[in-house]
Amino acid sequence: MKIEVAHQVIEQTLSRPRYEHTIRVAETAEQLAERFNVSTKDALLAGLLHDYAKEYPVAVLQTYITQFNLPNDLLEFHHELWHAPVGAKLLEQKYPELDRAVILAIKFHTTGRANMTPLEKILFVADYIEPGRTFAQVEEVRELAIVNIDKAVQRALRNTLVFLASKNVTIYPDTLYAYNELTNNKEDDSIHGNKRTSPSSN
Ligand code: DGI
Ligand code: FE
Ligand code: FE
Repeated sequence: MKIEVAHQVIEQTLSRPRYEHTIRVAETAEQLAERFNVSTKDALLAGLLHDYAKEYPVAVLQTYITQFNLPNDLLEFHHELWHAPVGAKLLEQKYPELDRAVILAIKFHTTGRANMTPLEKILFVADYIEPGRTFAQVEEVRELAIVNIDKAVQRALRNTLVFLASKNVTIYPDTLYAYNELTNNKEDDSIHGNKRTSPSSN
């Protein structure tokens, strides 16, 4: 798909504020793609199209999850998660010429997953750090994204997990798997240290 076509698709599908968010995500994803040697065209397409189904009514998204045979457990988690896999499936059907890599980046842009591809990581981080995001924790992720995309993904995931837990809401397993994979604390004794003094290990 040509960039201009993707542009038209979202201009006709999304509200003005959501359209403007996707433009900012596309531009951020393009910069990250240049930095980390990923196709800038794929990054632009993924950025433009990632929130394609964001404004669908919850009931419609729910119907699509069942109809497309998407994982049923999605329905047990927050409906904010649904627009990503549903959008990916709708785009795949409507525009078969879209690269699989772009579809997968869109599919996992909200939850993340273990073993994310470089394009998936770029879209995940771009959505988190686009210039319109102003919450306090975004700056540290922007700084990490200058040098290390894995560390940027890990910090964004960590922030999201802490945020969700603070609201006492459930966390989708793929988000936990992504966090665990990118969090290397096997060498870190700081949280395991007291095991040595526990009675059971004596
Ligand atoms: O679509 P956007 O608003 O641009 O960004 P997004 O697709 O990342 O938004 C999804 C929201 O869903 C995000 O602010 C946090 C919320 N959420 C609810 N449950 C989960 C979750 N996010 C993750 N990663 N994992 C969850 O289990
Ligand atoms: Fe989204
Ligand atoms: Fe988004």
